[in-house]
Amino acid sequence: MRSWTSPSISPLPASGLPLRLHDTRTGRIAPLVPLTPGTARLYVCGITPYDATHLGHAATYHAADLMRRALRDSGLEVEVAQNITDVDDPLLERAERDGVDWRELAASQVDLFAEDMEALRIVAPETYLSVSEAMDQIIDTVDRLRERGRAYQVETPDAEGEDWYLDLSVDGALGDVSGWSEQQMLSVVAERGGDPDRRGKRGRFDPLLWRAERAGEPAWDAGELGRGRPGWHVECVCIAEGGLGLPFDVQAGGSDLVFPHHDLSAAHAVALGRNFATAYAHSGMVALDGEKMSKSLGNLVFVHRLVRDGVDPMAIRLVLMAHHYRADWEWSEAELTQAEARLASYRAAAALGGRHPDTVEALRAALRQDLDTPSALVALDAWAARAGAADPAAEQAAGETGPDAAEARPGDVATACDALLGLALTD
Ligand code: 5CA
Ligand code: ZN
Repeated sequence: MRSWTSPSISPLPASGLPLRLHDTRTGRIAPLVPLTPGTARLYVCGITPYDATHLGHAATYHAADLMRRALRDSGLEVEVAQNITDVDDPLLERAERDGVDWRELAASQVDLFAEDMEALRIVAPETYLSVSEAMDQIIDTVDRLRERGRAYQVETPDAEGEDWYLDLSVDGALGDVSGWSEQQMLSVVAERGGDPDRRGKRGRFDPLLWRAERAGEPAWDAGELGRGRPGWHVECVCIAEGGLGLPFDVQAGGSDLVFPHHDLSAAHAVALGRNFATAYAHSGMVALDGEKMSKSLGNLVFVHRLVRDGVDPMAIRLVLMAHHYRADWEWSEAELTQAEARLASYRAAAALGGRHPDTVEALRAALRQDLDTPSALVALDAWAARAGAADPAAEQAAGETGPDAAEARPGDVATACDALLGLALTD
């Protein structure tokens, strides 16, 4: 899939200091040491394109973007792979409800998502594939699981063929990421795409690998598997394997993906004889009116509507940054107003020259400590307040250099904001 146009990133020489990142699996913050020296590989779970980018999506992709920027500042090359879940029950149901072709619905939402990502200055992934684009590889992955004796069929009265499931009992690999009890798993699995009570399954959490063709649903020929379409988790295993290779460094997404999606993606990889991600990074849930913002509830604030109504996308970024990426929080107009005031003060400070090496170091230190953007904003607020009072000593300390070359302007705060935080303060 054509992704979107990445923003240019201001040239900021790397600090070379490692990113310390929270890993859901271990529950600890630890320095990220890539499996391949010099290159960090990150998989970001992408959208299910049936309702354009809401603030929850924006928060999650913003967090992944900060991760990329922090890894770059630690001196690493960064490779990102991201999927698009364009073949899935909720999308097909929405297309049916609205009387549109599922492909058209997906394409229109993927386009809107791209516009929103561009507006928010999120760097585009190197690999960006939808399920329908990756179908051959997905079929191959499910087939490998079948050949390895990890897949079994379940009788399917409403289809000619049978559905295929992954037998989790063979490798005993459930719960490696979440560490949850069976009770916790059971409390959410059904609302997150699972079917614990389906008759004929060997284990309640065994995930659907391949769904036999049903009347009116899209289907693909898949040899021994029969005509049908894939289950959810296998797409991310397959697109990660093709785009990054297994194992890779970090899988990222919202905390609603910890279980079952990330637990089960990892279990698929184990069933393939491979390891999956080394660490797992999860962003908190954004709420509106006391409930998680979600397409199924419909309590959404869309990025494109805010932008259409004249909100500066950089103010949206500042609202996101005001919250630590792992925290759950609630969207409010008041925070947006505060972010707009912040943006104006930062821009005014940048226009005055804005060199201040200590602030740049504070930004870096905050970012590499588990992407601590609230602390970064404290440093920027102090900088902006001082800049208003003019601080010739800081300008002096930053050294006299040529006017244009960003690299020759050590301590330039606008350059650092752009490179580290994706925050454009100057034109
Ligand atoms: N296609 C799958 C992942 S493979 C999916 O979860 N799609 S999604 O469109 O539902 O969500 C896209 C991303 O946004 C996921 O990482 C999800 O965890 C995150 N997300 C969804 N809702 C919220 C929310 N309210 N707050 C924060 N992140 C959210
Ligand atoms: Zn995923």
